[in-house]
Amino acid sequence: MSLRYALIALLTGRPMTGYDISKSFSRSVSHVWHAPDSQIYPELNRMERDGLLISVEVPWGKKGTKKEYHVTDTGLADFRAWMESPLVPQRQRDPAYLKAAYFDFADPKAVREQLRQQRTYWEEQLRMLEGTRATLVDRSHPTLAARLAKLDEREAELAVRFKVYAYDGLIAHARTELAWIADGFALLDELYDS
Ligand code: VNL
Repeated sequence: MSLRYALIALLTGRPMTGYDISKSFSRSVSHVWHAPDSQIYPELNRMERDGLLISVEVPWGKKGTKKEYHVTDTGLADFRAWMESPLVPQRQRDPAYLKAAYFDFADPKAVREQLRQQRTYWEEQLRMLEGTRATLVDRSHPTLAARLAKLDEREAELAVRFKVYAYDGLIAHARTELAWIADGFALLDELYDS
């Protein structure tokens, strides 16, 4: 359900074709709401059917056309209503924590290997999030820059500051995961010899 709000959020920046949506989404909104292309394309069709988006045929290449998606007034009103509705807390559902609670069922070698993979993943995430945050602060992120072009300075300030706030939370989370993984290695060292 939130995917449609993630897509409206992106398209409030500027109208985009399906291809641009997929590319831009993966470098921006996907950091706060991950979704694969296989979910995005069918959702765009449903959103158009439901009147949240309209598509306009725009010229493409020599003779062709492509669909450009625009948020409708209904889509924007829906998005605002959702933004103001109570946030439903998401209960814990991460296999890393499920597994951690039962590491005694696994060979410590296999556990170490998984911790190494987790560490690599979170190190990459942290680098990517810090890099993206920097492009928000200096306003060079292309998706953000296009959004800001339509805004006055006060509106631009709000758009940037709230995005940076979200990334600060993501960055703090990545650091916490890395510290927890380091604790996992230390615990294995303590509990098993070699
Ligand atoms: C936007 C641009 C959003 C860059 C982002 O993450 C981002 C946007 C939520 O303008 O919607 O990294």
